[in-house]
Amino acid sequence: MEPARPRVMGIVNLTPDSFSDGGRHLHAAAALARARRLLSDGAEILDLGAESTRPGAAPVPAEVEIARLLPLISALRAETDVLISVDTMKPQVARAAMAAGAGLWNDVSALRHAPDSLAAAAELGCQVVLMHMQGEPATMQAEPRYDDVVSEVAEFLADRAAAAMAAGVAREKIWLDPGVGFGKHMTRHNLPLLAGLDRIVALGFPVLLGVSRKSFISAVDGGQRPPEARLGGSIAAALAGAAAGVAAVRVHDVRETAQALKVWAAIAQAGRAG
Ligand code: HH2
Repeated sequence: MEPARPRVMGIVNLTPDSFSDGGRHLHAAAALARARRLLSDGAEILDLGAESTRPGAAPVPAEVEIARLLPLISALRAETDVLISVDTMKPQVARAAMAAGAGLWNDVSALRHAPDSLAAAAELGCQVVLMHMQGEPATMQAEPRYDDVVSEVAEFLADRAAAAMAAGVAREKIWLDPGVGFGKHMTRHNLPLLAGLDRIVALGFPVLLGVSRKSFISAVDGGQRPPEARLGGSIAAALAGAAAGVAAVRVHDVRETAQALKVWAAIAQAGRAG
């Protein structure tokens, strides 16, 4: 039997200011072409985001997020049954996206952003990603502090899962995400968190890992690498996630990551067979 290989979630940014492929996918036709390309490259989930979480990024009103997302969701739904994830903190946006055919609410605020987030997730009955973040997107990198980053992230995620279930979200709909880069020191927090991922996996929910092109890769590699020059580090971190048993990795470079994961799984399988 093939070892459990994480699923590949391909990122489609519909934001004009996203750090790694800013502005290039703003227009619906370009976004659809990008999504199709990710699917043919091997993406098993698509994550659509219309508001950047980058520190300093301009807030986007719900109507603008919806106007950016809906044409793409509808177009994709007409041609594929791939799982569509929507990266938003706003319940109104999640409602509109699920009505148009999305199936996963990826909420970097872990359903804390709006007072009705928990109730909306329960009512929608969709899958939901609960991500750890210390602070708010605008200021989270100012001075993040932890005594024990792995324990604190695990405790937060267990609490949010409990809150979601208490609000009526079914256990089997819940994913957890350690939130690499969200209120974490570049190396002092992100690296121990990645080293301790097995403890997040041990909470018993599928884990989503987002490491693709993130700044800690540049910090480890000398400090001057722009996002598109972080592929090697992105793959290394995705493989660390695979070894820890994560269920999915959120990536920009789908083809290369899918290949790395296939080779990783094939080697693991050969080791077991031999
Ligand atoms: N990272 C980013 C955005 N959304 N969602 C989850 N669940 N996990 C993550 O690690 C995560 C996320 C940031 O990456 P990106 O989308 O490339 O940038 P931007 O936020 O500027 O769109």
